Amino acid sequence: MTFHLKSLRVWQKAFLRIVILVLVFSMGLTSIGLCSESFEEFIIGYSSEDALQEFLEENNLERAGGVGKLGLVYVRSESLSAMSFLMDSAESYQGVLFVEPDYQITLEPLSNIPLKVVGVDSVFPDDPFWSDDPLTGLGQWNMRKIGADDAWELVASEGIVIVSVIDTGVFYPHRDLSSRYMGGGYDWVNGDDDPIDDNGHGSWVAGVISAERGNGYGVTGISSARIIAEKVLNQYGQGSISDVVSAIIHSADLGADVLSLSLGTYHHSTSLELAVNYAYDNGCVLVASAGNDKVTRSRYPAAYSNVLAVSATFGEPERLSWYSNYGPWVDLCAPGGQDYDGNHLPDIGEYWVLSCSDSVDGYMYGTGTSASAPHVSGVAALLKGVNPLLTNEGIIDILRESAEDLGDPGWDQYYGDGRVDAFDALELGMMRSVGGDARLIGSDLSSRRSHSLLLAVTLPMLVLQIILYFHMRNKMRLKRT
Ligand SMILES: [Ca+2]
Ligand SMILES: [Ca+2]
Ligand SMILES: [Ca+2]
Ligand SMILES: [Ca+2]
Repeated sequence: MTFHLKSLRVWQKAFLRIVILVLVFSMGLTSIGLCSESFEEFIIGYSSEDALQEFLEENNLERAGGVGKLGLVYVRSESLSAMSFLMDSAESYQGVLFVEPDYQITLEPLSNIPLKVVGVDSVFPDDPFWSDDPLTGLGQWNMRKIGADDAWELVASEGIVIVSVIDTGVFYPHRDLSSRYMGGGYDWVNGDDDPIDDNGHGSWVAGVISAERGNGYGVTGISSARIIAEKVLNQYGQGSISDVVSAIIHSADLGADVLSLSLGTYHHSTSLELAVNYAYDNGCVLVASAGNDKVTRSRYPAAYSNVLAVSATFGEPERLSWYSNYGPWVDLCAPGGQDYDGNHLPDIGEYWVLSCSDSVDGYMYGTGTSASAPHVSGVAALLKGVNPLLTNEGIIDILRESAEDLGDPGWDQYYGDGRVDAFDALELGMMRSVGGDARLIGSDLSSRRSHSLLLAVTLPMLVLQIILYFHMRNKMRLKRT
């Protein structure tokens, strides 16, 4: 609280100087009647190069890229082509499997407010915005909510984990991101190898996952993961399915452990699903936002079975954010925040997510499922860092099992299996790292530390399990006194 009072005057002065941008990306739900619509860009799935070539020539389609190993080619039509005509035409070619429009894909919009760092404090974890911030006073409530600080106490060291942020790029000179960033990503929008962020959204997502912790500056992210940036959305937050497909394949081939996608479309795309399945089969954990339109309609890639779909929560008691999509396809939820009075400005007591933006010392408040997805990505990265032997399947199991159940008991369409919980996930991940299994039983839901552990273990591992168990209990007891 002292930080808040101290910094308020500085902030007020700064406030006058800072231009406040309220970027509300309006995102209409476009109608789908695809067979009657005309497009210029398509994705074609094929099994025979000869048949494909013949089909392209017959229909005056020009190659504009593709992913050979998935049998996908991106094409442009010289004029608007009717979808129904091309689909009918494809049926007469045996080696042409499908034709689909290269739909637009967009980021999940967020209302955002830029903020410059206004002071340095030195409380754990030594990032000034951890406990407080000039506008809402809540600091990084989202990190505290998922038990990130408790989780870090369990982590002696993290192995190298790579998270691919598939978004508007990452502003890698940022003071809280530069030490986390690694090259290798690509700018699919401009066709070069410099995926720097010119929107802010991707940097904000990256900050939630792994902004530098304990550097006495700005915010902290959940993990220490290395970030690669795949820029698929332009400065307005728009991109195409084909670029997202390319980015997913590229990330998987680079060996990324986690792919974080705060973007989506309501159009199903066979190509996008093929790409997602390829990455999953190559060991990636894929996480995507559920979308911000308060609808139950499936949003992709979140709704594909190999992608974790994440809805958004806020507040005390914790509940679904008003904008969050939900439905039978939701897997987990995580903090996304809420603008109580709907004025698109962070006010005292409102739950906004503060993270990095696209200048060296810039920060940004936002709310949306764009925030909730990277919370899950960050915890997945933390798990992988602590136990590098975990498979993507193992990580997903742990995230689901350790999630804090909200709403109706068990899985429900608003919260999925529950809100991701960094501490419980890590505890479970460490148990599994010594070869056993553990079930968490909430004996008193109001206190996360009152979990009792029921160990189901093989006999030779029992001693190790017990040592680890008491070690953790003692750590927690010390912390609470
Ligand atoms: Ca920091
Ligand atoms: Ca899914
Ligand atoms: Ca407000
Ligand atoms: Ca529930």
